[in-house]
Amino acid sequence: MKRTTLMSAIALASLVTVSACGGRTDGETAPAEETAAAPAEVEAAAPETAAAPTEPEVEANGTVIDINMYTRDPDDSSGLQVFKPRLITAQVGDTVRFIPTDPTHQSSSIDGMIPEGARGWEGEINQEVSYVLPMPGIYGYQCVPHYAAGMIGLIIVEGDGMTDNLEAAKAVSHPGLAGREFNEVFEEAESGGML
Ligand SMILES: [Cu+2]
Repeated sequence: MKRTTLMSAIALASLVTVSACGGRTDGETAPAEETAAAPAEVEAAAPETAAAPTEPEVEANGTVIDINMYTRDPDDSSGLQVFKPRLITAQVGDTVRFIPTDPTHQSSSIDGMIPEGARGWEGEINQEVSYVLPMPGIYGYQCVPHYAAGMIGLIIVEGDGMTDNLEAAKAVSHPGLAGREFNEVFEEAESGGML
């Protein structure tokens, strides 16, 4: 009995040592250092790491369109909290990449302003976020902290059915200055022949 317990303790101790060393070699930080965690928790942490990059809905075609996030518009000192360019046309498979040029911004698609069946995106503040555009249509997006301040943008993905969600997207109501900004962007798209 005693012997078995001792053996188990030794076995456990070596397991713990192995996982701690393994963790350091992998460059993993906090979870691996918690040696008391035992193998079960180490295993549990693994799928989380593997699942991090989300699979795109369609294969990226290699074209990347950068959209910068600014606190002050570099081309117009009266413009605050802006995406640039805030209105673009794109093709299915293009990647839009939101760049945290200035701090405190992020980009998220707006519910009701993306084509039905598209997953949309949600970026972290101060971090770059990319989205592979999966189908033709209208994609409205915001910076969550500055939505009411009018920090919004629009992507028009060309192709069959590109205007299928246009009316629905236009009908979405917005807080603060965002409604006026979206009206301007839709007008710009129409007068510019994008829609
Ligand atoms: Cu912002």
